[in-house]
Amino acid sequence: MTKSILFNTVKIMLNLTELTAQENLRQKNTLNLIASENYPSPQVLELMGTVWMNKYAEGQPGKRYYAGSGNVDLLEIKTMELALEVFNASGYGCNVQILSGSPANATVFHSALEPGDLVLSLSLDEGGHLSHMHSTSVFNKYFDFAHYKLVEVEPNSFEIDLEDLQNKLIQSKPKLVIFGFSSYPKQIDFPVLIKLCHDHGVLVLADVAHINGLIAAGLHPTPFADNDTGADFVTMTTHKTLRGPRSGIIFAKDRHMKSVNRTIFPGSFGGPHMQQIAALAQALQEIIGNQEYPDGRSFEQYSKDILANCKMLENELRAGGLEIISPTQTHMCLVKLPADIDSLEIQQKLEKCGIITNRNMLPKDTKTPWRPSGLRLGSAALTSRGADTNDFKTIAHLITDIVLSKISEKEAGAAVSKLAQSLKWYYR
Ligand code: DSN
Repeated sequence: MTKSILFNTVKIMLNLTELTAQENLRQKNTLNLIASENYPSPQVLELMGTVWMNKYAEGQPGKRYYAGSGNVDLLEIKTMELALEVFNASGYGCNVQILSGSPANATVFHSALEPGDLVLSLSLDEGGHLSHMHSTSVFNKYFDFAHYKLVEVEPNSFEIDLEDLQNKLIQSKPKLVIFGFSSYPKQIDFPVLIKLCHDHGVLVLADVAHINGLIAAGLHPTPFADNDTGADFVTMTTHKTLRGPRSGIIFAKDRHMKSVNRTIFPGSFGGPHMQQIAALAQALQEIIGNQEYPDGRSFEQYSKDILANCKMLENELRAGGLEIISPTQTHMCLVKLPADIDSLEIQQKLEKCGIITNRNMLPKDTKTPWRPSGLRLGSAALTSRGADTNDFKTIAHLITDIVLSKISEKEAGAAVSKLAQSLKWYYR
């Protein structure tokens, strides 16, 4: 659709009640395998639309610029306490005012670095994130960057190349290294990587946006430690495996917190979005168990189910004849599509059948980011809707049959619709 057609359509049909109902139905009636999306509890969603939104609260708890801040002070202090408790982050402070993941990373860069300092990260092509100093990122105006690499340890199985990392720590002399990725199905051995960087006097940022729920549940190595195996900074979004609102958190070792707080306010932000902070507090209470997600399942059990479902998805895709990249140890699996298949067309075909995915670059990909070789799939969202390993087996078979053109779109669409309607839906 061209831009002008899109804008004309919006002019004609912008009835927000109808459009919102339409989006609600789209979400309810499809199978969402986007690894970075999830379904928070209705309480989290409701708090995003409460009177907290009406309050300006520039500053820090106890030191605000506007009157009327008693309640927001209580809310923000409690949310920070909950965040530290959920991640067992002793020796760290945190800031819950940051709006999302990329601004959280920007805040760390501006807190820890001077112009011209070098940041070492994994490239977007190999699984990193745009905000990890991609060549198109505005951060490159201020800071230099270099990338460490992945190595193929077994056919189709990639890991961080420790030798390359160590060489670059010595030769490039970075000030900061980033670990934590957007498209990396294996676990990240944070303690080992962080210690290696600290042995070379280099600061570490762990961006755990994708895996923070698994870390909170104790099912993934943690970057938090009150010694030299602990990252100096930890950033995250809060809406992926953590199952909270669209928001962010920055943790930092106590000695860096003053600089982080000042970079946020007055350094680069105005008033925090208190509705996001309230919704985050609710999600964190659900993780601790003071509040319940509607299915009553503990967060730990939910996270175990995410892992079991993802493994089932991956095993069945492989059994159906699809190639898997880097066997999953998380909520995410990566499929390498057959060379003659266009990933954009497959993403669209899956969507027509009601399966929502995103195409993705793979390590050493020879195709372009617009039409890369891979498909990224995640299990967190459907696990929230109660999907179990049998459901994920069915989903894997449907995806395989759609990709390999073994089923008609009509037949696949009917099967997807039946399965989607059998799953839980907690929103009105
Ligand atoms: N866009 C998110 C993802 O899909 O991984 C990261 O920001």
